[in-house]
Amino acid sequence: MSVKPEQIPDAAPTLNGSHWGAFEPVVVDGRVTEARPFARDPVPSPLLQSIPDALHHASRVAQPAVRAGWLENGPGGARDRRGADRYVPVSWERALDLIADEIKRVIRERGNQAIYAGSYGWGSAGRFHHARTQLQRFLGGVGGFTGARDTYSNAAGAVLVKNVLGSMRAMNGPGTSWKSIADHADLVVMFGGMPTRNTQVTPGGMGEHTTRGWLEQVRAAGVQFCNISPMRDDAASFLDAEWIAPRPHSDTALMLALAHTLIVEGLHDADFLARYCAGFNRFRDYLLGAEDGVAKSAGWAAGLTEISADRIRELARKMAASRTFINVNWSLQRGDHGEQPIWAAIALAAVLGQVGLPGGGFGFGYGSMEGLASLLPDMPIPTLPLGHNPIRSFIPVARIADLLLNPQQPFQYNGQDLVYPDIELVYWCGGNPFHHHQDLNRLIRAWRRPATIVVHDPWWTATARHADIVLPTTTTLERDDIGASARDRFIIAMKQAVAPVGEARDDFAIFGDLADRFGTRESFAEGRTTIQWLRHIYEAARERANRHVAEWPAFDEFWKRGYLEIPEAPTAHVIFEEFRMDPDSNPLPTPSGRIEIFSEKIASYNYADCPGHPSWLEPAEWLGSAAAREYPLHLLTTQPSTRLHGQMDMGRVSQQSKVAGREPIRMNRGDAGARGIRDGDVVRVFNQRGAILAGAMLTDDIRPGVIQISTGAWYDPLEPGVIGSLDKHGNPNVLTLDKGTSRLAQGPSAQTTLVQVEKYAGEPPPISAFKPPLA
Ligand SMILES: Nc1nc2c(c(=O)[nH]1)N[C@H]1C(S)=C(S)[C@@H](COP(=O)(O)OP(=O)(O)OC[C@H]3O[C@@H](n4cnc5c(=O)[nH]c(N)nc54)[C@H](O)[C@@H]3O)O[C@H]1N2
Ligand SMILES: Nc1nc2c(c(=O)[nH]1)N[C@H]1C(S)=C(S)[C@@H](COP(=O)(O)OP(=O)(O)OC[C@H]3O[C@@H](n4cnc5c(=O)[nH]c(N)nc54)[C@H](O)[C@@H]3O)O[C@H]1N2
Ligand SMILES: [Mo]
Repeated sequence: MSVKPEQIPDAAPTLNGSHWGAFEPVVVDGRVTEARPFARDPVPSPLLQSIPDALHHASRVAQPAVRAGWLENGPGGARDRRGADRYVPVSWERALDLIADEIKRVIRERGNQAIYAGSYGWGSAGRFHHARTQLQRFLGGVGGFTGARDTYSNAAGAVLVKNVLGSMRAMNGPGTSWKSIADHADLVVMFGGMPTRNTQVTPGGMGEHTTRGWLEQVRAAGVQFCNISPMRDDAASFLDAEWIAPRPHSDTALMLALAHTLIVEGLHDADFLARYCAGFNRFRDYLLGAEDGVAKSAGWAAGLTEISADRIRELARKMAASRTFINVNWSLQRGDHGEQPIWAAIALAAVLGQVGLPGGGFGFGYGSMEGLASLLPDMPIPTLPLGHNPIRSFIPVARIADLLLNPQQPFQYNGQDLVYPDIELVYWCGGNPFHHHQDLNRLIRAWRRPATIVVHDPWWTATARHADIVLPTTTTLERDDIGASARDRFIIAMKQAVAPVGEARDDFAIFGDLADRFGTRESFAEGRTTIQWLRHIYEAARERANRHVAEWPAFDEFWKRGYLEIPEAPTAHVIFEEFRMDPDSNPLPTPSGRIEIFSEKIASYNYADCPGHPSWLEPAEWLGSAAAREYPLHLLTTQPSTRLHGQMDMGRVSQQSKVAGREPIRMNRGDAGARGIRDGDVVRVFNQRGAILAGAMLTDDIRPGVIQISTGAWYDPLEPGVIGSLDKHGNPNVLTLDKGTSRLAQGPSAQTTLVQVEKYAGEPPPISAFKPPLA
């Protein structure tokens, strides 16, 4: 199957790319009928099967459309009908005139900071048509916009590690290589498991899936795995992992107790802690109870985690006796006080003293995404420059509803005291907040505030259906691009396969025509066409690469060959290796130059919700809280194996997975039995924030008291536009908590959600999420 680079035939396959892998589109009569996996991908994603379904689906936006209430009344018109209104198709000229006039009005009357264009979202693979970058280049050129910082993926962890390790690298990779773990580790302890479903994707466009192969190699090398997760199947069965299933959100308590055990049993590495870490003594005092009178012992944690004290002590001893690698998946930090499990894991690894040794120490997100620990060559990738935004105001990305609901109100973020600006216009391009944001009923309320909401999307997503002006954009199959990711060693020539669907246009073309209406086309497009831009960004990367890599052909040759493969890095990487070898010459970029187990800087912010060292802070909702009496099940909203977020929910892989037409929800057999729920039943899942329908799937692989639903079923309210309406389809963000993780990172707290479940009594209403809302 695999072809060596020098054997690439002249008639190279025409490729395209996605966040879940490169592929060869099969085109019949102008339609893509199949997406064949790239021949070099050892483990192609089944998600490719959904591409043709999505591309030609009836839910594509056929032409520009304006919400009737806005069109009739102008900006702000009938805003509470967002989500319920009908849409009027208009010409491109008309739509662009309306948008340009409205942007000009907002800038004139309210200033550029009244435009929110943080526009979070994954868009599509391909580095030139990166939707958000196109939007921000355009708006930067007309005076700027209020932007967003960090991600929904790992905001809490990234801000924390930037403070205590000095860079975001440990969170975003590359981390210690799988190869180093295979060759040197005895034990991998996985908080949140290592679900291979999530390693189907990485952003930008990838050539090969390596994680499964690496896991097989690590296991074949005799390494043992311990899966600490509410779900047994977060570890692939071939890992033969030990399963420890604590209550969700109790991991910090477990980590603290592991560290406590190591210290009281004298198994800690005092030399490492003294030489490489700052503030261990403060942390030790806290663990031993000198700070608050509570020792963070195994017995203490047993009550919080529901894991026996003996089992916790046993694990601590095993970790100390082994070369141990600790991985924490990003999911653990998408919860209230999500900074803590990350910081506690760093502290635990420091107590073990194996940081910077081959196969030891810690890593984050190895089971969250592809490519965090493969043998990545040090290579630049082509990217579109973002341009300059003259406006300084921003929000931590997950504070979007707070922003719209609380104009002029103060908030804190990472030591800064800031104020939410007053937003008049929201512009979204390449993301889906009605997929990704928490507490959708609150979002609907917030979404009624701005005068105008503009959305570009290829499909009638829930966000498009809550916008005032909707512009249809092309997908990767309808344009040329370059696929590349910092977590992959292939660069893909993504070639247009079919004509644009309906009247769809590229975001680049749309913003170019908008820029004409501001006289800024020159600064926006810099005089280049699409293919000239592809050449430009490729050659810029090649120039940077040629300093180390000889393999890069010139653009024309690359485009003809169809892809570029850079060889794997020759040696395994060990994060913090140089620091360990010589901490004085290679200090960490932290205030102390050391790993900050206590951070003077964070302590100086005086945030009760993020003190100066890793701490057990009770989450707003969890199985140990009083709220669990009314809502006794902890809802985990995991990433979908059947799609990417909300993308391709209409495709066959997702559709075939539905239960009674709804998103499947997995629950423990005992919990189901107690409620008279059987496999395949439609259930109503609810809490104080809302209610959804879902299809029950019973299992023994999930801990009692926990239920799991994937994100990404398209929001489908029974009564569109009505706050609190039942969602017929199973979008779990109707139920999730919208709260910052802490004042430090203000990350999303999606996993902090308790619910109750009951069998749905009525006749389940039909799904209407995929039907365009046209007049
Ligand atoms: N409850 C809960 N919620 C979560 C999470 C969770 O764990 N639990 N996870 C969070 C995480 S980690 C993330 S990253 C977010 C993901 O949230 P998003 O990234 O917002 O989700 P997507 O569905 O990928 O949205 C991308 C949108 O871009 C559109 N698009 C694709 N190509 C183009 C293009 O070329 N141009 C334009 N204009 N649009 C395009 C797609 O059709 C799609 O609607 O969700 C978050 N939400
Ligand atoms: N197929 C597919 N893959 C994806 C995505 C997708 O949409 N589809 N999205 C991608 C994106 S944007 C991101 S950011 C990553 C996210 O990657 P993650 O954040 O790691 O993914 P999740 O699926 O939310 O969670 C992984 C596992 O953590 C466990 N878990 C949850 N809460 C807790 C807890 O409190 N304690 C413990 N011990 N375990 C817990 C759950 O059992 C869950 O299966 O996934 C990426 N991968
Ligand atoms: Mo993410």
